[in-house]
Amino acid sequence: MTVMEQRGAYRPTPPPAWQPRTDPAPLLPDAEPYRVLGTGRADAADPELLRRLYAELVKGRRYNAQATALTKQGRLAVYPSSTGQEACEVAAALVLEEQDWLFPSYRDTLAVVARGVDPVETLTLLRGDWHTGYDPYEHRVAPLSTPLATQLPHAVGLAHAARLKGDDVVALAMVGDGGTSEGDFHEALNFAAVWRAPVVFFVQNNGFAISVPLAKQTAAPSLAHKAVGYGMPGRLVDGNDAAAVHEVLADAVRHARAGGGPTLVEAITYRVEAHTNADDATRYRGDAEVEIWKGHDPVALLEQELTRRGLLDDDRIAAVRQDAETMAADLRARMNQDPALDPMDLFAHVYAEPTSQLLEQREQLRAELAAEAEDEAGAGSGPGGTQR
Ligand SMILES: Cc1ncc(C[n+]2csc(CCOP(=O)(O)OP(=O)(O)O)c2C)c(N)n1
Repeated sequence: MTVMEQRGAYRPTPPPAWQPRTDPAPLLPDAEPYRVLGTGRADAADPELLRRLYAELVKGRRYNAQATALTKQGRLAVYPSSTGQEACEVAAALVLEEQDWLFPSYRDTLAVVARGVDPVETLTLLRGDWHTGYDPYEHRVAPLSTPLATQLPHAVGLAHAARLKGDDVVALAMVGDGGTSEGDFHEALNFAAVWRAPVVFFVQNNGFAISVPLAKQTAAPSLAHKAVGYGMPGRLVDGNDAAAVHEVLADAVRHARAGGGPTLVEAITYRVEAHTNADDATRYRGDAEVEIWKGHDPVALLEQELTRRGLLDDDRIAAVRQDAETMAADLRARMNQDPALDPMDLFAHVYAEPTSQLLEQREQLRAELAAEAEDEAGAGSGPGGTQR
């Protein structure tokens, strides 16, 4: 039989009608970001929660201003401000239970502080001092992650392990719009969905990855749509509406805790300041755009709502602002003290068992420090001492 004859004889059985494994429709984000403030939903929002959110937003904004000032005074090496994004920061911290874990990026200092970490310890890394500066286990807050998206697989691993052990733990992992282009983002979401890990992926889409606008970052309809490809729900929320962000994240946390698996939440927000104090944002965006976003300010939006409902008056606003000033004064005073640092600490806690390279480098530094100390002792012993 020739090849052609063989082919002619081949009669494949028709495949069964194809069915998607998961119905994609319920996973799709809404067309519009979810909003509460300024809509009919606002009346149903819990007054105590709104007041708490407001106090934290005001404190957060003051913290950003103070930390930025500290960079100008040489007390802080770098500060990525989250001014304009305070609603996302604060809501992310407030939706978690004590036993849950927060996995922040470098921009998420406000979330870390709102979770209860000491404001000065939160800045240790950005000051260029010790490793993380706080004990991650004390408040269940992972280190502020500078390598983009690496915190996401960590969050999935922790959440999955907790579930295997039967612990009631949800991990909330924060990432920027730029971070969603990283391989770690893909790997984390894929594993989380396959394992139904109790994780909430929280993307703050603040418009830019340093100078790269979202349009050059992705061609997806929205970042929330990416969820569908992994088989998890995607939610879109107005990131400057603290009540809406809190509600959407709280839903996602509840869903994860109940065994429903991960959710991807995209908050539409805006980075009002430059990427960090080392960046000049005027090189890639215009003032007009910034002004439009300042008109949709998270603090003002919540203040308007609280005032409308009679939940806020001038005395209360003054008290909240005074608390924020007290926090800033304490931060200033403590950041102006020179910490006593031991350079040898650089090598501590890198690995449980230090590698041979690390041991070698440690000895090299020890020898350099000893030589320097000897030099200084010599210089201080009057004429004949080493001149430095
Ligand atoms: C793996 C990795 N690649 C590159 C960088 C350099 N980098 C630091 S911040 C940044 C932009 C991140 O933008 P986005 O994820 O949108 O977060 P945002 O800074 O806006 O909060 C880049 C590329 C990095 N830190 N880590």
